Amino acid sequence: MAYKRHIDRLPIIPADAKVQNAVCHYCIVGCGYKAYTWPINRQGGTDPSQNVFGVDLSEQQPQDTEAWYAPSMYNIVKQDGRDVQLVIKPDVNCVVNSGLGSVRGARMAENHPSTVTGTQGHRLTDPLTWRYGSYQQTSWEDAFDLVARVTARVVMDGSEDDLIVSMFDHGGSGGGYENTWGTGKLYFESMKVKNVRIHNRPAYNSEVHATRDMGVGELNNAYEDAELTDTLVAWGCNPLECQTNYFLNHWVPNLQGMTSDKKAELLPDEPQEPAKIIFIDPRRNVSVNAAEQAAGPDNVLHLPINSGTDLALANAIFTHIVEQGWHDQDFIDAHTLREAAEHPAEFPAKGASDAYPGLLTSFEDAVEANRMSLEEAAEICGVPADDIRKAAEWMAEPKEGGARRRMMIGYEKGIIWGNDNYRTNGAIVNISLATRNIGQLGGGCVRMGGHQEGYFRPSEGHVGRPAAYVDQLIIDGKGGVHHIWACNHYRTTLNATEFKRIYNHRTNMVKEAMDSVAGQGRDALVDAIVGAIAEGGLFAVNVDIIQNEMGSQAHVVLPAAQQGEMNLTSMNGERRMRLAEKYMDPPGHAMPDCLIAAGIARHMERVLSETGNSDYAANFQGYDWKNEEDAFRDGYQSAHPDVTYERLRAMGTNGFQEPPQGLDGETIIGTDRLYKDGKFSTDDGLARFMAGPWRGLVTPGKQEESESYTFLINNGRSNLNWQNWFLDQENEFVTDRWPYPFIEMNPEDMAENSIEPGDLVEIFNGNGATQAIAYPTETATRGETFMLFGSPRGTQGNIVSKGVNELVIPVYKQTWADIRKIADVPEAARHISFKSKEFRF
Ligand SMILES: Nc1nc2c(c(=O)[nH]1)N[C@H]1C(S)=C(S)[C@@H](COP(=O)(O)OP(=O)(O)OC[C@H]3O[C@@H](n4cnc5c(=O)[nH]c(N)nc54)[C@H](O)[C@@H]3O)O[C@H]1N2
Ligand SMILES: Nc1nc2c(c(=O)[nH]1)N[C@H]1C(S)=C(S)[C@@H](COP(=O)(O)OP(=O)(O)OC[C@H]3O[C@@H](n4cnc5c(=O)[nH]c(N)nc54)[C@H](O)[C@@H]3O)O[C@H]1N2
Ligand code: SF4
Ligand SMILES: [Mo]
Repeated sequence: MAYKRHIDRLPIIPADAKVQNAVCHYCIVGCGYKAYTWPINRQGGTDPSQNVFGVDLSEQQPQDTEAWYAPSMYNIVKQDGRDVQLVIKPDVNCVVNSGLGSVRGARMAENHPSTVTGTQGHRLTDPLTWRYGSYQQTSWEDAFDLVARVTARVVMDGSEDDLIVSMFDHGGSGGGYENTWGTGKLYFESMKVKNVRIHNRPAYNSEVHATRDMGVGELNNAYEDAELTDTLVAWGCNPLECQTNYFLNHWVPNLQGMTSDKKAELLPDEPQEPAKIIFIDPRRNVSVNAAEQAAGPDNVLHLPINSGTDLALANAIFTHIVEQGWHDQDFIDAHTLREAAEHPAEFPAKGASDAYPGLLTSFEDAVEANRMSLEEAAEICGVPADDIRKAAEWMAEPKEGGARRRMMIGYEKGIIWGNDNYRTNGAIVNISLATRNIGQLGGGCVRMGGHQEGYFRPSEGHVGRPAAYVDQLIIDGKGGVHHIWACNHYRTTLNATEFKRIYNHRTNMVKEAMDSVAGQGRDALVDAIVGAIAEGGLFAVNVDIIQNEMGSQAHVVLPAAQQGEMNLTSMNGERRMRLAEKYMDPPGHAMPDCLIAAGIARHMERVLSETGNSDYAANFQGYDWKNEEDAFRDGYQSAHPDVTYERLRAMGTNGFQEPPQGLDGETIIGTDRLYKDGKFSTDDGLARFMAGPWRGLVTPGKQEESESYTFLINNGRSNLNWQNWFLDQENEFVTDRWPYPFIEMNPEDMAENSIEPGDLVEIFNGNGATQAIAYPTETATRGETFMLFGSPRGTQGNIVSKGVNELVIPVYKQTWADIRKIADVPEAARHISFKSKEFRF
């Protein structure tokens, strides 16, 4: 099926189209786009005066012309209640993407709801409540009233610990400074909710405690550093598919030698060559292939390590670098802690404590504790010692003439959701710190990132460290009310089989109680709900843009607006903050999340006052926001008064890099890189090294699991799919390519199990079962597979064990299971190509 083959022509954007700033809602990269809207009954013409590009469109345009757009970038949407034509196309003047789109971002327009073109018809338009045994539309007032009455009752009868919250903490799709403030103010200021989790992990914690504890914030460089560096390191990440335009617009040009002018200008005294690149990933992901194409295979080193052995590898590289004397002693002396930390008796076997599973200490201490030879690491990691040595050389061996090698490490979910997160993260930062690669041009030791960021909330200090393991609380029958914001644990949490089983049971108890008092009025309804909660039931409120599986178990469903349907600020992976403007109406009665939070707060105040709890009711004041800008002023802007919507709007898709440093006229001055002055984010400004030796697979149960099952079920993302497919599932382009999640398997493993390409297989272990279609992959290591996570038709999380590390970080990537064929290629997958995903050159 060819995508949109019915589209023959699209309207020309007229010269007077309204132009607004847009930022891609999807990944961390935050590519700049422009949104063009104009009335439904008009279009531009070919004459330069008639189109927004100002060019003669009757002539053939050059190959790299900007004067075009793809069908996926077009839609007909509502703006101020009227139908308008909408084009969202990449902005050539945005320094992030320089006009590049991606197979995700370039679908933003068609991924908005349209009653004219029929796209995204599943978007929620009205609040829903469980009524007459099914979901029925209701008013905001009615929905808020029920939420507030039940929540207030449960919290007053028990405590705030009986309210469990799952909420986004990011920017872009779900989140943003406005919305994290709205929800943060509600749960962390008006209340002190501590049984709270984030959308992607079962606790309210950091993904990267270690680097922060060491004084090195995880987004510390600028995208430009990837253009200036000598060596790029992709550690547990797949940048072509997951941080696409960061890779294509900033890494690839350096690999191709196309940034030599910039290097010569900014680093004139150093010999320059095109960058080399190292990938550390158990599988050969397609980024390796893309890098080989750009840099030539000799300049690409892939270390296909055993799953979960990154700590051994990092410690061996660190040891080798120090043994060779390639570290920077002057920098270490001046900018890092010089006295060894006090050693707890049990160190190094344990850490300082569960909250600090590695020791924050001096360079010498770390060298001593982490010492690991290349040969030992080779044995543990399953890669040749010579390749580890080569990696260390590429990372730190001085260049000709003795110039320091500039090296940038980008890491992401391969280590974050991997074995021994804390120590591994610390061990990687050790390498960058020792070689003075933080705060320097061409340096950085950074998260590649997931979503954009947009975190501005009151202190979460009351949550504690380690934070509560919220999924386990729910499974254990704790909590009475669950508020959910932009999450779908049914598709993306760990131990999902068990979680869903218990969640269905507990929420069904409340549904049955509600059904039993139909027609008896609000008081009877609230009493019935509270009665069911007392018996172990759970009352759920789901705030989302669609009716997802969590919503299908909830009792109240509240429709949110997404980016583009509201004004929203967030920052990208180099801390670049922009205002993505509202260019269309949200569907129906949907509202921005921050205003939904405000509505809940206002009704909490009313209900609490009515029930004689005026002291507590007073906590819920200060939510009289009329729009999202009011929430922004109340939150982010109160701390950074220079940062206003007006200034951000004027600064377009380039915005500024956080933190703001003041104003130059109306321009906000930003910060290109952190730690340029060598002052780190610790009380004394000195960075810490991490002493944390290798200690095997530490997550409870994982070692046994690896010994009990045949296949590693490595898992993660594909270029095409965004997250849990919440929009993709209604997008023909995506469902056509991936009607089911794929599982990449070695062809010999497939043959041994009588599995043909495209066959539906079941993947099962003691935690549960899931399914996928088999995708033969020559480069897959025998016994190792890679499954697309988060699909509606096969949740990888079903087979992930409940084991977490000391800081309650899930270990999705380390899963072992058996595989059996269920059925021949399903009809929906019959047309799929199973060619290699690699580009052959
Ligand atoms: N196309 C697309 N892009 C996205 C997203 C998306 O859904 N789709 N989601 C965004 C989000 S929220 C996130 S968090 C990021 C994630 O971005 P990434 O972390 O880059 O993506 P993943 O596919 O989750 O995992 C990356 C790699 O980790 C490897 N890996 C698995 N186990 C190990 C291990 O033990 N050690 C090492 N070194 N590597 C291992 C996997 O083989 C995989 O290639 O992507 C963001 N960008
Ligand atoms: N097995 C396995 N599991 C994983 C991972 C993995 O690598 N492997 N990765 C983890 C990671 S890093 C992530 S980020 C998660 C991703 O998975 P999820 O946490 O499930 O996140 P999303 O897919 O981003 O979307 C969650 C919900 O937000 C809704 N939504 C979108 N925009 C808005 C909005 O503006 N407002 C509101 N209220 N709702 C909105 C969507 O409809 C969707 O239902 O999965 C995690 N789970
Ligand atoms: S790379 Fe990320 S931010 Fe850029 S267009 Fe693609 S999904 Fe959007
Ligand atoms: Mo993520």
